[in-house]
Amino acid sequence: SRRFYRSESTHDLLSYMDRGQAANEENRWTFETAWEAANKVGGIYTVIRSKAFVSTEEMGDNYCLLGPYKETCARQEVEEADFAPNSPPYDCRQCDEKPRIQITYRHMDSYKQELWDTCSIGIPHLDVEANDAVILGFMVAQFIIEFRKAAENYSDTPPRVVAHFHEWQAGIGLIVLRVRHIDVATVFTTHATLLGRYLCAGNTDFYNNLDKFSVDEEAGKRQIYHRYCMERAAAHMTHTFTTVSDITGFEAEHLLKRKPDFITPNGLNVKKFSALHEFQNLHALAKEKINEFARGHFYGHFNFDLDKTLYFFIAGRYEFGNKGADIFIEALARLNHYLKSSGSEMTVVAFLIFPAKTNNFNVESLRGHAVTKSLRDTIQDVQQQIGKRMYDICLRGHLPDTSDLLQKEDTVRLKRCIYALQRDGLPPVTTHNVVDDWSDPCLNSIRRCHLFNTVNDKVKVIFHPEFLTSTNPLFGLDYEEFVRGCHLGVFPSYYEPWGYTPAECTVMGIPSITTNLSGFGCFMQEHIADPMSYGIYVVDRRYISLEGSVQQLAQYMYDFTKLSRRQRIIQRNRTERLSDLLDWRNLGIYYRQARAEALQIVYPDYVDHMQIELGKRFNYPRPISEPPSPTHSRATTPAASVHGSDDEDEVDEEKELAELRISDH
Ligand code: U2F
Ligand code: UDP
Ligand code: G6P
Repeated sequence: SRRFYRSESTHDLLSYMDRGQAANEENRWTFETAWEAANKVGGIYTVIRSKAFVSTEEMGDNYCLLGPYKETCARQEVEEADFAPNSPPYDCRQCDEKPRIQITYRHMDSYKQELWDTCSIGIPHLDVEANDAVILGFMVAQFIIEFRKAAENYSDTPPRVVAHFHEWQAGIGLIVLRVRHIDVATVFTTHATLLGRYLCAGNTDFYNNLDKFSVDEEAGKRQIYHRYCMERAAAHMTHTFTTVSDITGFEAEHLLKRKPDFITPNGLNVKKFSALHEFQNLHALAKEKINEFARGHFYGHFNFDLDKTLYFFIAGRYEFGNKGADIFIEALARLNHYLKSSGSEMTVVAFLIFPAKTNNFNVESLRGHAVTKSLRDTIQDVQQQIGKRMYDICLRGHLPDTSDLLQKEDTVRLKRCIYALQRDGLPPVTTHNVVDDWSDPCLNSIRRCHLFNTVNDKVKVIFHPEFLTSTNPLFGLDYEEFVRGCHLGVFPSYYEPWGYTPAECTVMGIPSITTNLSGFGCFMQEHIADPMSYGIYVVDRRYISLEGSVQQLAQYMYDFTKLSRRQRIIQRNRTERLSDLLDWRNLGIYYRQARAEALQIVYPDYVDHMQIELGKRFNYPRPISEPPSPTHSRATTPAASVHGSDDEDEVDEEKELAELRISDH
């Protein structure tokens, strides 16, 4: 942290010289600390990175991210830069009292002692992650303390510093600032609770017992008591406490014993294309690449029509039950049955993308793509030869005869290719050699449900136990492109504080299935009266039985297969129109509110001028009273989108809904 980094995306923004002017004049600073700042681990990285845009738009140079320094991540993510002239750290370097942060593992014992003496948190030696959290926490705290001192000389206005921390890994920083009584306002955000994650992964009836868990005991049993204490202490010592969704707020209330002051939903940096339906074209292009994959994967058993094939997928961290992969596979088996018994002409190819341990791609998958490629190349070659022959014959003034065009040697070559396309076994259910094949939960479920990709199966499954990258030899698609090419994302999670995957689908105009136990699902239900008509299907995993949820999921998927192409296109358009709801430009306000509240607690005289302005213009704060459509909810959102309104894009809601209801199958 002795260096000062500026992320690439924020860098461009600094050209907006007026940005952050208010913060600068008020000598107001925000430091946001997370283990995942410029360090891709999981979802929090996405939160921080995507939010950087609105944060710097608001705070300019007065916004600063702090995180662990990881050489490789830093090289990819940040651009080293000097401090802006006249900023407090710069001034600091001119004077004798340089902010010197010299913390090493040598100090570990004294830090741990301080934590023990001030808040009775005892951290064992062997927990490396907790040790890292201690080091990061003390470094950040020391940096903020030094910075605050320097900022006092920066202007006549006393400094107003907000120190914002995410998750338990950053929580120590907050604890240190509070026990040392540093004059800063603190915010703490959790994206899940430690105990919640552990309890859910262990097949517990979590939501019905939330108020009954003996938290200390449960944490102790799982050997995370000290981590739990760090999380709980930060949640209690902070001025304002936030979680990413109501459902996680509810969890925090029971497991951390503090109700969040604000819900700070996760947003995305929404890209809008200048051409109105560009995302539809992108869908068609990406789908063609997935089609090519399907041709290769199902060679020899390729008896289905790609024009009547739908691509479904599930993706994310490999937490089988938490992510709902268990009920997805079960529901796919039922969908298979429905499609067969109803004589549907549709085929569903379902992808499961979860990183698991593998020994690379398997031979069958690679072979499939090799033989289809060889057929494609041969045909291209034959085509060229035919063209040449045709040209020569025509030049001589004759009309070519088919027998002159396709010659014997061509037929032999084609025959050889067709021969290579025959296979003994079935198309594999996985693209890789899975290390723990015999105990892998996805593979075991697929076996139990008999989803073996036979020619009679209407539902085919493909388990891709690795995240997608554009260098992937089978798809040649990165994750985003893959999502665009699919028809439906299926995320029937049981434990999902937010869930970026369905949100990402939404902004790309791809319908998805979510649940009323996921932060995203609840958020959509709260803001849209009829999410389903917008291509957001919410499976009930809260108030009905497991069997009920499986049935509902299977039914949603089956209903989706009955939509016509036109209906799918309309639905994609409607889904995409929800993007503004998930844009940081609209959701960033909650973080702002949480910071303002923390400032007001510490400095009762603090007035947030921008909020007053926003309130005047946008009818803020907003009590969301079930707006009938996102068009309405947009109007109540506090900040207008910069992407322009959809007014030019006249939409006849009634007509669309009517069309969605008619099933012309
Ligand atoms: C919450 O998600 P997190 O990302 O914080 O969940 P963690 O369990 O802390 O992160 C584990 C990450 O490890 C990664 C993967 C996970 O996100 O990217 N990973 C991997 O790279 N390779 C593997 O083989 C296995 C895992 C929360 F749960 C979400 O609902 C929220 O959307 C998110 C943001 O608020 O926070
Ligand atoms: N993801 C990815 N590559 C893949 C599949 C998923 O980068 O092949 C990303 C996806 O875009 C999303 C994240 O993994 O941003 C999963 O986030 P989510 O909030 O759904 O769950 P988390 O892992 O944070 O619990
Ligand atoms: C987009 C394209 C259309 C294409 C359609 C396919 O809308 O613009 O040209 O026909 O996608 O939709 P489908 O749901 O069948 O993949």
